[in-house]
Amino acid sequence: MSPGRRRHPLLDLLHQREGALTRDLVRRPGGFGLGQLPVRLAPDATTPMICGFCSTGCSLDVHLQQGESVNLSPTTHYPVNLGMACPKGWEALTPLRAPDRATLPLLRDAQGRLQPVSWDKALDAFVGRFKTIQQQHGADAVAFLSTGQIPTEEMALLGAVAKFGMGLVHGDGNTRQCMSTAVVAYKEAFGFDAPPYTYADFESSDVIVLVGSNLCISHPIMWERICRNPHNPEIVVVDPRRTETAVAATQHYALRPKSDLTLLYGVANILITRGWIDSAFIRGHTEGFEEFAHHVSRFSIGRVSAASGLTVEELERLATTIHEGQRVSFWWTMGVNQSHEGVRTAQAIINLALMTGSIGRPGTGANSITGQCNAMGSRLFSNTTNLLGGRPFTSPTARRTVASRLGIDVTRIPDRPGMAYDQIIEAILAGSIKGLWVIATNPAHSWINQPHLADVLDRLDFLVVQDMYTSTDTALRADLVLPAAGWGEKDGTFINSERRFGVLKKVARAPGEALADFYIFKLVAAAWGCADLFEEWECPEAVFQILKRLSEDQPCDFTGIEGYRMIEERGGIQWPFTRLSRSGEGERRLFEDGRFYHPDGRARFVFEDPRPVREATSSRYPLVLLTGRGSSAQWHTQTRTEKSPMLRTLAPRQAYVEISPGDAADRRIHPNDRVVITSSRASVGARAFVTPTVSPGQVFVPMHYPETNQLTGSSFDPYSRQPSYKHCAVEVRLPGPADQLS
Ligand SMILES: Nc1nc2c(c(=O)[nH]1)N[C@H]1C(S)=C(S)[C@@H](COP(=O)(O)OP(=O)(O)OC[C@H]3O[C@@H](n4cnc5c(=O)[nH]c(N)nc54)[C@H](O)[C@@H]3O)O[C@H]1N2
Ligand SMILES: Nc1nc2c(c(=O)[nH]1)N[C@H]1C(S)=C(S)[C@@H](COP(=O)(O)OP(=O)(O)OC[C@H]3O[C@@H](n4cnc5c(=O)[nH]c(N)nc54)[C@H](O)[C@@H]3O)O[C@H]1N2
Ligand code: SF4
Ligand SMILES: [Mo]
Repeated sequence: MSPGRRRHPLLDLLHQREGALTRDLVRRPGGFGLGQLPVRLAPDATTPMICGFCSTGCSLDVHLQQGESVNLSPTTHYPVNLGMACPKGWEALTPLRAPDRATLPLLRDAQGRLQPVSWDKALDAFVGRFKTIQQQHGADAVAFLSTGQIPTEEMALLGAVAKFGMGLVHGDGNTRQCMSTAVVAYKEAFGFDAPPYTYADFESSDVIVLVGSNLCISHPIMWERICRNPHNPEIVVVDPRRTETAVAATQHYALRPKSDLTLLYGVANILITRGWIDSAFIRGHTEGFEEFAHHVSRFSIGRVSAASGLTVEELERLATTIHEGQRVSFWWTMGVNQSHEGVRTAQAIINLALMTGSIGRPGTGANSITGQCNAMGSRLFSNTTNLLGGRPFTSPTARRTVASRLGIDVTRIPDRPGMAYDQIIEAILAGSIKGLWVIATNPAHSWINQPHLADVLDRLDFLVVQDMYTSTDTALRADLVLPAAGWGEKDGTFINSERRFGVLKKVARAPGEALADFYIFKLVAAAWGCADLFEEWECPEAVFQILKRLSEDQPCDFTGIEGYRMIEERGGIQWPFTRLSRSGEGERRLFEDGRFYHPDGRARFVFEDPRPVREATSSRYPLVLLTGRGSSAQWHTQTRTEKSPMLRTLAPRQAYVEISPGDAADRRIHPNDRVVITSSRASVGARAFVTPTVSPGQVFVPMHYPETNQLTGSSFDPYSRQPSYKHCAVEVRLPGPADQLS
């Protein structure tokens, strides 16, 4: 019997709830999954929806013909992208049609081969294996790893099913790799995880300071917003590499990798010593400035110059530029977050904004730029590190509030946050976690220190991977693959970097029996026996209404948003948007009244002495390996972007290493030579890209190639537990006879 012919009774149930639309489909011979539901739009409609790659949150108009999406163009009147899109956005529909889409559940058989099975069998295996593990080793012995790339409603349902229904305690997301530093930094400084800005600030600043952010490549449409700035701004880039953004900037500070904290304290010291601070703002709205000033007084210009490799003149120029700006905005991304001291570095940026009163006014702010399309949704509504709505798991009041607003028993809510990603990995190694459910992330490529991770994943009793493709590095290791619909094949909302809700919708049918993650979670709940808890969570828009309730009285309160239609009509809506908010239009920034989210309304200066990096260079490994984004056409582990012939032409297919001309000459390496990169963990092959954009002593390899994280080593920020992906010690050399590299 073909695995698709039998229909799971639970699917019938879901179909019934979905109403008449699905009944027709169920009657059709072979009609099956909810992913197969017809697109609910007029057959020749054009409909706007939010892009599913980066956190900029551009709107794309998808054009349908006879009920099928045929192409798209950027929405001209949307306040985020104003008619622009980057190559990934233009090509967003192409990855949906790839031949390696997961179309059926796959279960590993006794011979170790992944074989197609019915959903029925897949769910039986999921529940049977995970429940057995829990019975033998405790409820905590199963964990999940999720993502910042599925709609908010799906994340919330996953978090609720896993923690309130299945009794799991440990679940984290790939946002740990990306945003956890900013989360902790904001919580400690502002009292809540709240990026304060709006994109209009890019256009109204007269000084724009970008720390560890390669905006031209990573957020090209935000860069376009800077290009629209009419004030002829100073654009300051702090990055060890001469990136595309640094080249386009007016000032570039090529500091030594991981010397940011020292540099920022040094700049603060110059500003304080010269009286270039906003004393009234500090007095009225902050706590801890005196102690901070005392702390940074030890960061003399000489000390900072020695540590950062920048000259005294450069340091003076940077401080003077900040002082002379009327509207100074500070922005940071992974060059800061992915560091062994990322939280304190992010806070050092926040401190500069606070002490100069550069916050709450147009063109200002201490602004963390997010990464994935829905990283902001996952920070507030994934039920991983925070309870739904950004509340602490540890607070009995928070647990009671959530329980009563959801109508569930409070004892179902864990009273502790789950382990962080790296702790989950270590718990697998220690044998206390035996089952893992991975959703919309590809850790077998993206996690740090792959040799270690490979060993750990092999120890699992049961690994479930829920993905759009069967070919990802992680899916290939799975015991069970659940086929998921992707962006464009389902409904929901994303929250972008500037806290703006945007709507995405189904414009294409998912292939085969692939289902929207939402319905996979519903099926899991039903098969697990906890569906009654989620009766109200009927469809994405019903969950949106539940999340509204959960957001009430939190800084991210969006109770004033009626529903998806209102979001669409207003061109997206930023939180907060309470019932009292009069208008969702226009761009809104936080802290315009100078009140922060701590109970006393004051922001905090948080600071600490710099720490040494975990892995210093040595005579054997004399080069610092930097990693990051390589091109605007490549997305992460490339499971999606590599499916587009057009995007493939815009970036090298094979791993390459940027190396400075001097370091290359020392090693007799010529442009385009095949070389070996070695760290204490692995040796990998790459092509040499000899370029002065990297400084001597440093090399750069984009993260898009699986080779990269073979090299990186386990090192984490102690407060956010975010991996320090951008610093480890390597050597680069020509291959020898013993090297057997692909
Ligand atoms: N095209 C494309 N765009 C993307 C993504 C993608 O995969 N492809 N991913 C999205 C996601 S999830 C994210 S998180 C963002 C990331 O966006 P970015 O943070 O802009 O990207 P990265 O290239 O990882 O890192 C930025 C810069 O940090 C620098 N850096 C390294 N070490 C240091 C240091 O010690 N100090 C300083 N100051 N800088 C340092 C690197 O040289 C690099 O240029 O991009 C998003 N946008
Ligand atoms: N060395 C190094 N490593 C890094 C970084 C770095 O700068 N340097 N950056 C880190 C950062 S910031 C990030 S964010 C991570 C990203 O790391 P990952 O999250 O592992 O990268 P992606 O390739 O985006 O993986 C997303 C997966 O979800 C699948 N998918 C897409 N849409 C859907 C969907 O709707 N449903 C389901 N079920 N699956 C879907 C895709 O096919 C893909 O397999 O990488 C981190 N790793
Ligand atoms: S900038 Fe980001 S959101 Fe905009 S089109 Fe490109 S990937 Fe999509
Ligand atoms: Mo990210």
